[in-house]
Amino acid sequence: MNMITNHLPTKELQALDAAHHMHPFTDGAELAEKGARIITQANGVTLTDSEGNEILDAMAGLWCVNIGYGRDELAEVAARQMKQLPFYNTFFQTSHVPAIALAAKLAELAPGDLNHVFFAGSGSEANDTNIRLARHYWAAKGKPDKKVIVSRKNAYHGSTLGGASLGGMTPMHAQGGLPIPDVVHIDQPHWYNEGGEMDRDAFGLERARQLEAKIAELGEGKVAAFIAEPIQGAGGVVIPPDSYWPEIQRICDAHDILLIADEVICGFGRTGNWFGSQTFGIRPDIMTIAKGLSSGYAPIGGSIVCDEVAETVANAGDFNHGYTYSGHPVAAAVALENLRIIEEESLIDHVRDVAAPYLADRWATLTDHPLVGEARSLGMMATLALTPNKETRAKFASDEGMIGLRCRERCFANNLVMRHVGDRMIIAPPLIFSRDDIDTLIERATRALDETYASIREDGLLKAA
Ligand code: PXG
Repeated sequence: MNMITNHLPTKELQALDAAHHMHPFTDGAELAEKGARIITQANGVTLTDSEGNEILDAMAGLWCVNIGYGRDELAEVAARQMKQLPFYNTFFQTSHVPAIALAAKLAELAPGDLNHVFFAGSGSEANDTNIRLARHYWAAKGKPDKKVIVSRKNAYHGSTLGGASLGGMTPMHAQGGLPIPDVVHIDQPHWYNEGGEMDRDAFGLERARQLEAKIAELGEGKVAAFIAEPIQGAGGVVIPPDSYWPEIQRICDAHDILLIADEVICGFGRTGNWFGSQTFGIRPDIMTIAKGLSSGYAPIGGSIVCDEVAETVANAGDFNHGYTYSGHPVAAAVALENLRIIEEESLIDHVRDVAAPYLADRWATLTDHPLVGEARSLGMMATLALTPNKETRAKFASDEGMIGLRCRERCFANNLVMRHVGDRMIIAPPLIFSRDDIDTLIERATRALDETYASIREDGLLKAA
């Protein structure tokens, strides 16, 4: 590999980073003490850090580098577009070729009559758009009171005021006075943590029917939309029971509320179809997209909108909303090239027919490990519940997340990026993962689990709450 090593020593970089760079979702004092890990380059599915370690990236960056790192085609398209037209806006009746081509391509790929795209710079921005779009749509239909968006606890929909309000993360709500008005949350379909003695499907139905109860409580005339991720990602890769989504779809249809599928993680092949909605038989009115849309090579997101909503909004005067970078030409050109590669290399077939079935087989073997209470995967997303007691699905007596964090540190020491959410380990590798990569993943994950197990036994932490 062509290593670029003309950077400052790691310690100096870490000191500058701690002194001047405020990080997302990071304890600043802890960062200053330990120093950030600094990634200097990447190729395929492998990251290189400033110390020259080669690390298997089982998180695809942050759930986004679907086609893997080091694709020259994307760099070349970006350079070409920057030379031809680095920026122009899409406001006030102007447009440009990359945004037009990308919108048309997304309309072709998206299911049903999802034929219209509103571009944003990220998933968070796109979800802010969705709040305004849903409310504006109902107002244009003469129903201005239909304003409430129902979401779910432990959902993640972004970090802007709107996105974080839609999300159901209480630590996020606690900072900055969220949620904004007219956003409410129902329980998540998280059987392992919350299902108790219930059968998985009975539990899925019960959780879906909370939506119907919430609509009844608020009144159908007050509810604009329901938003959810097909599979909750940041919440811990929560794969819902099979009964859940059909019931949600029935309820949205029966009560005339918009269904917004947040496909930021599930979109662009991760579940073995273009969109998670197709995997679960969901017929959304709006889909949120970002991440895998450009494989993270350029910041871009958007909302794919159905005919009825788009046409109603189009005929209701100006939609007073937009971002300078809506449909940014370089990001749009990069996204188009990324979609071309996904198609040309049949990456979704690779996920469905090769990588996901092999991952599912190998991942399931981790349930044999004494620390693992559940090993579940769907497509190229997988989750492990760590537990001190497999039979009872018990939580640890220690603070939630402490054992997960230890395991993450053991993963990193074994040159593997696997994330922890509480005491749950999760992965979402690049879609190009081969069988060999999956073997390497399982080998390193097993070593990390063994080391975690040994260390918590030694420290007397193998105790149930
Ligand atoms: N929706 C979903 C479902 C997401 O996962 C967003 C919206 C927001 O997208 P932007 O592009 O604004 O970040 C996301 C982002 C994590 C983690 O810790 C997950 C995300 C972002 C950062 C961290 O797993 N997802």
